[in-house]
Formats: sequence, structure tokens, C-alpha cells
Amino acid sequence: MPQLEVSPEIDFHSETYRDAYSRINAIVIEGEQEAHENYIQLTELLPEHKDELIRLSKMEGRHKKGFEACGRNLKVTPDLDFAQKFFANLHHNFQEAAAEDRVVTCLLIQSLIIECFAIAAYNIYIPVADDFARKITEGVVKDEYTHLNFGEEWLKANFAEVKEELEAANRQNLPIVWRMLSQVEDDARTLGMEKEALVEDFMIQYGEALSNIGFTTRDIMRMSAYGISGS
Ligand code: PL3
Ligand code: FE2
Ligand code: FE2
Repeated sequence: MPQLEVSPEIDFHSETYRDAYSRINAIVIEGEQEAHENYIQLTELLPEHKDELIRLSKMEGRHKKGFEACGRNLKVTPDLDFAQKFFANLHHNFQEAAAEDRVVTCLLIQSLIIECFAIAAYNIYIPVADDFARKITEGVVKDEYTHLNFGEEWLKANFAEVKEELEAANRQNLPIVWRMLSQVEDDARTLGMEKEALVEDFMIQYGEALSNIGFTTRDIMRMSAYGISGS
């Protein structure tokens, strides 16, 4: 029988794999924790969506628990200090926007950028994950599409009023994403994930989101590659 392309066996228990996993696993745990907090904070800016946002924040709490179990399963201690620094820029920008009631910027950071980043990363991770982590991640990624959808729907409903702030928030935050991807590039490759695949998947998710919200193809081309060469 002809063989399908088979990726080289990954040794999930090697020192090299577990060392890289201690950072990637921490990033995902911290990302889910911050997402949990961000959706709670969004209830203050969007009180009419309070119940829905609380529901999303609870899902993020469950995602965090799932990924903590993935680390324990491989006997890896997540490097949470590293992960906090990894998210510091986006975290700062979200906090600053929340303090100034700039809900559009908050939604762009959490529901578009972070959720698209997560969807891309989880989709690329699933085929190269260990069996335990694959099952967890498959469940999580389904939820992330609903979080992305929440942001899309709200921004779409208010497109004319939010367009300008979205463009500014995109210019402020997208270059940070490219830098974050460069920072995890080596560790991600150790886990069997290529940076090019992550960038491509992110661009597809993010471009689709911008299109659903109401941007033209021309806008999307300009916005979704903003700052990529500076990475
Ligand atoms: C919000 O629901 C989730 C926020 C998590 C963001 C994760 C970004 C991950 C980038 C690191 C790439 C490797 C992913 C490996 C997956 C276990
Ligand atoms: Fe999540
Ligand atoms: Fe999410």
C-alpha cells in the first residue's frame, strides 16, 4: 500500500521535548488564564452581554485546567514567569484600553487576535500532539471558534462606528503578534510545529474574521500583514 506522508516519530519524553514543552505549555496556560480574566473584565464594558461573557470566561477556566493536565501528563513544570513576560505587551494594551473604555480595542485584542492565535496554534498542534493532549486540544479549539464569533458579531453589528478604532488597534497590536511568534519559533519547532504554518493559519483565521466583520479584501490585505516584516 502506498504510504501517506509520515512525520518522524516525536519522543514526547525526551529532555529536549519536555524543556520546550515547559514554555509552550506555560504560554497556553497563561493565555487561557488571561482570556478568563479578560472576558470577566469585558462584562463591565458590555453589561448587556454579561451572561454570555461569563459563560465564555468559564470556558477559558476549563481550557486552562485541561492544559495544566497536559503538562502534568508529561511530567513538565510550566515556566509561568516566561509566559507572563510573553503576554506582557498584549496584556498591557488590553488593560490600558479597558481603563479608557475602548471596548473595540479590547475585543480586537482578546476575541480576534488572541483567539485567532490560539486557533492557529491548536490546529497546528493537534496532529503532532501526544494522545492525551490531542483529545484535550480538540475539545478546546471548538470552543475558541465560538469566542472568535462573539467578537466578530459585536464588531460587525457596529461596523461603521468601530472601523477606525479597529484599524488603529490592529496597527498597535498585530506587530506584537509577529514578535511573539518569533519568540516561540524554536520551541514550537521542537514540538513539530513550523512557524510558517502558524503564520499561514493565523492569517487565514484573522483575514476571515475581518471579512465577516465587514472589511474589504483590500483592507484585509493591508491590515493582516501589518508589521510582519519587522519581526
Ligand atoms: C484563548 O482562548 C486562548 C489563549 C491562548 C493563546 C495561545 C497562543 C499559543 C502560541 C504558542 C504556539 C504553540 C501552541 C501549542 C499548543 C499546545
Ligand atoms: Fe481558551
Ligand atoms: Fe478563547
